[in-house]
Amino acid sequence: MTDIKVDQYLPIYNKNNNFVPILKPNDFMNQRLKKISNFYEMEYKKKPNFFVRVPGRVNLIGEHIDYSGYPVCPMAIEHDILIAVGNDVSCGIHVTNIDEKYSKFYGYSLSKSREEIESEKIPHWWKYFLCGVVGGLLEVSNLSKEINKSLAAVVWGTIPPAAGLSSSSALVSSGVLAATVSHELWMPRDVLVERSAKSERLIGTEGGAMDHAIAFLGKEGTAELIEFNPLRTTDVKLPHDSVFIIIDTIERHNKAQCNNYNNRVTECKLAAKIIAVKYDKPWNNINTLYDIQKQLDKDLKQMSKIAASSLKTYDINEICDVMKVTVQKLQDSSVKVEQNDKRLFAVGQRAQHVFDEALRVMEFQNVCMDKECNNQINQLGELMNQSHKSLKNLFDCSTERIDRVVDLAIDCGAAGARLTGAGWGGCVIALTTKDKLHNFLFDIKNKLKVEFNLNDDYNMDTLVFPTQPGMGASIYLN
Ligand code: ADP
Ligand code: NG1
Ligand code: MG
Repeated sequence: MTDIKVDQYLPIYNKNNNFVPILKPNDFMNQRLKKISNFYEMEYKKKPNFFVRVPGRVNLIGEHIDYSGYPVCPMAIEHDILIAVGNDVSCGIHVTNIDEKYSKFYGYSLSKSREEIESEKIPHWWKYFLCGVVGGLLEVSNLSKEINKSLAAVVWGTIPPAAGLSSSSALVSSGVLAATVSHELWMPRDVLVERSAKSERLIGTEGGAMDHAIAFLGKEGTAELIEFNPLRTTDVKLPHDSVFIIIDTIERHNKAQCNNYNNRVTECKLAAKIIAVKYDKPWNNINTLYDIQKQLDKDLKQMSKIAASSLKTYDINEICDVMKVTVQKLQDSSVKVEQNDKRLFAVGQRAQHVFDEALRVMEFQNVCMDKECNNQINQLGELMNQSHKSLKNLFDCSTERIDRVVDLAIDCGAAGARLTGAGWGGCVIALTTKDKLHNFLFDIKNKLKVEFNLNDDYNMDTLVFPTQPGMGASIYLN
């Protein structure tokens, strides 16, 4: 098996910036590459061919609206998934992790990866990587020969997992990148986004594309407004005196291990279809709240009023009555409901959150653009506070602990704070100004220690840290 010859593709990268950049590592990255390289050599008795790095992200505002088709405003962070990649194992696909708590995976062949993912319902860590491999390669036509190539990888992640900072998507996206580059398939970044978002759904979560979009399209120094269908990014320059701080609640929530996330996806889909029925529109092809907003040609405020006044919480029979359909018809239209479904679907609350949050994203972007505004930080903070209130009361995805951390952040002088990511655990993002940062960090760390009895085993600097917009995915050659 010959090593890939990335050099011959460098001219493509120089021509335009649609591709993941091949970077020269700085000193810090050099040290990390050395460490992961050594690990790779110990494991596979050969040097890796190249490395991929995909960052995590923090979402500033626009939570649980990407899968309803609305724009979001995240930024890439410095925490990442770094993977050393080669193709030098005797056969099959091998992936191992620097952190020994993650067991090794030795698979038979790339073409069997999909079966491995679906083999049992448990979302083992390596399945996220395999999702990326499958999504990156198997759906590409005329690849039947190449996909028999072997793939050997070592994963090193620094994103706190299951904490709303998108460790899962960084792992899936880096799997896509590792697999495509090792097969010399050079794909533009928007194609990688689409493939990665689709791939991650193989693990079972029916998520949107926010995480993969910022993973590939993030830029140093700026947050991004990400629009979907078609995918489009716009830089959002944050106020120069602003600082965003990530606060880890230490509560964890694995999205693929329980139904919370997918239940919300179903509720939002049902909300869109019920609105369609109520307005005498064909509901079958309405899949998102954005679809129905377009159909009705109404603005977000009007849509929010519709959600608040004409939708409520229904059980499955009530939904069938309102829509004059059978459960079977809903299933045929890819709504994940069951006969005798025991769930209550709070479609009114969920839809109201989505429309209001979509409006807040637009306002957030407007405040950031308004350089004349002398109250930018407070206005952004207020939008973040409203977002959290809505996630807690309407979307019901917060926890007591997250709410407490949000309150503590505000007590310590934050202009605003909210849960970030899917919720039910994970991190809070707080906003303050650079001049207040030092005191804020000191106070919040102390308050967290007391409130949650955190002993010296906890490194407070890894639980509470300021963050800046970082760059998206990159490739390093060996
Ligand atoms: P997140 O909010 O971080 O995306 P998810 O619940 O979507 O949370 O995904 C978390 C899962 O991703 C973990 O349980 C683990 O299986 C996988 N994962 C994340 N980071 C790593 C890592 N460094 N090494 C191995 N697996 C990881
Ligand atoms: P996290 O919490 O990082 O797994 C998830 C979804 C996003 C988005 C947010 C909530 C995936 C891959 N990620 O992120 O698309 O819906 O929740 O805003 O499903
Ligand atoms: Mg995730």
